[in-house]
Amino acid sequence: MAFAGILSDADISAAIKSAEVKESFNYKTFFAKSGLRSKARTEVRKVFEILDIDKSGFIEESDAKLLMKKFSNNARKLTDSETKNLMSAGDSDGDGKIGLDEFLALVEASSDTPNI
Ligand SMILES: [Ca+2]
Repeated sequence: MAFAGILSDADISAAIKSAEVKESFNYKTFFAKSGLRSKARTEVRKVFEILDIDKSGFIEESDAKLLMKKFSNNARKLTDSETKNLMSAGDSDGDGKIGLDEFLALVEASSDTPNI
């Protein structure tokens, strides 16, 4: 498991399950259920580095498409529209990719209870 020692298997399963059906991926639900939302920034950073498959320092569309698969091999790829939604939610400076700061902000926005 790519996230061993960071996220629990049970939380990862719950997150994947929340987005099992195509077009149902919601990054807020996914990051909250996976437990990522409640992790320290150093751990979120480790997750970012794993999601940055080509190690470019950014999550590009090609990385974002495989986001769930990095959490679990058996998970599906994001659809094109889910990928685009995730990119536009995360890419706050509009350069077409998600940097570490943008990812941290995205994860921190992923809760209905921001006072955790
Ligand atoms: Ca960006």
